[in-house]
Amino acid sequence: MKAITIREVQVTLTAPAGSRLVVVKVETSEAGLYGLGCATFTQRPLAVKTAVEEYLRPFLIGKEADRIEDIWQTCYQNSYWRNGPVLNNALSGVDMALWDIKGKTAGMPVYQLLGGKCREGAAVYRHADGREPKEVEDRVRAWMAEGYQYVRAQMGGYGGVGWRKWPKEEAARYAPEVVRGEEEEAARRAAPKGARPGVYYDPRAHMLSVVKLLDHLRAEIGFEVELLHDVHERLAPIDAVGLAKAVEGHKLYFLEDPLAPEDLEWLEMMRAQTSTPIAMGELFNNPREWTPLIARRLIDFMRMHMSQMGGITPARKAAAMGEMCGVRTAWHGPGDVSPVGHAANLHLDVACPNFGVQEFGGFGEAEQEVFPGCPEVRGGYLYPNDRPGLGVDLDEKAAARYPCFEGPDAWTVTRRPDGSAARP
Ligand code: GCO
Ligand code: MG
Repeated sequence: MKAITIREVQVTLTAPAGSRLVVVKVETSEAGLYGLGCATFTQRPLAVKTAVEEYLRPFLIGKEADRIEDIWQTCYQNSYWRNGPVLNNALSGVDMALWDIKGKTAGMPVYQLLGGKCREGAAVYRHADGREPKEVEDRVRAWMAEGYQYVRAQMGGYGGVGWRKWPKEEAARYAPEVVRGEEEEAARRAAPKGARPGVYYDPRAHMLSVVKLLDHLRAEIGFEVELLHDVHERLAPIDAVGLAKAVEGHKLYFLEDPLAPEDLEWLEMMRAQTSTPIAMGELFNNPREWTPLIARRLIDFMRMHMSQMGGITPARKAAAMGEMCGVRTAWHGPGDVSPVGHAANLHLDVACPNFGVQEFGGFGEAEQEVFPGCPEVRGGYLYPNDRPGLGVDLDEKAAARYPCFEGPDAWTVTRRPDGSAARP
């Protein structure tokens, strides 16, 4: 049989729900046979586009599309310097597209190529947020009423308390909900004279507010719902250890990113002091970050952003390693993962015995218009559509109707009360 080769590689940037998404399309020598992959690094989409168009495309044209592993390894090595957010996302777009093509060629969904279903659908968690515990409680109850068993509870997002000296229209564009005089006034009082603009948050106040929030939710709702919380690496390491201990009795499903990738050494201390389940990984883009944590059982859930790893090929290996070490998967799945990326998450979720839970931000009408075949959520579970490949398509005309905004993000310009820069 004549080998199916790669004929073209294209990148689409689109933002149907506001977040900038990057999708790679790999077309083959067989008419109408193509694959799609998620390469979404939402903070630097143009950098990924260039890496695909200028470096991977010329390298791939003419290659046999069925040789996923060899293509992954040669693309990974080809830049000599490897890993990192831009190159891994570029590689992921191609990798997922090749798995999509292999599924279509075989006439079966990708999860069948991964060993078939372990479960019919993947349990997902939704986000509940608010400015007061009662607001968050109402949101959690609303998700429970829709059948969700897992809810992430935040108060004030990841701890931001308002904008400083940003022109109102700029602040309104990025975070309309935080443009309230009183917070701004409060923040203004805290910082030294001449402090620079940014998203100010107070780690200590945030830590105490999380304890207050979870105390409230367990007192009002009890243990009927699995609760999760994302610290978003916003606390000093010792305060993160303190928080993990302080909320131990609330039996969280997991506490996410209590530490930054730069502070992983503190995990051992945290482990020694508390049994609060720990989830980490969305910021990882080098196997040197996730393999030691899995092997040493320092985390309970791997939260990698699949395209930041380089796609399905490395993710299925990390998942298999996790199975051997009692570490479950909880792939990153907010709005800055395209529906193609969500489908890739989902195919591993239904095929991996050590699946834990799947983050899910929901698909709005515009996203479903741009990406026909979005997985469906029913009763708290996300279901693959059983079509060959990953099951999601791309309407390029519709995608063009939702252009991406230009330039850097503003929400990542985060500052401590004294005006110094902090991790977002
Ligand atoms: C999450 C994440 C996200 C990230 C976002 C960065 O757990 O969903 O922390 O909210 O902040 O993906 O662009
Ligand atoms: Mg997170």
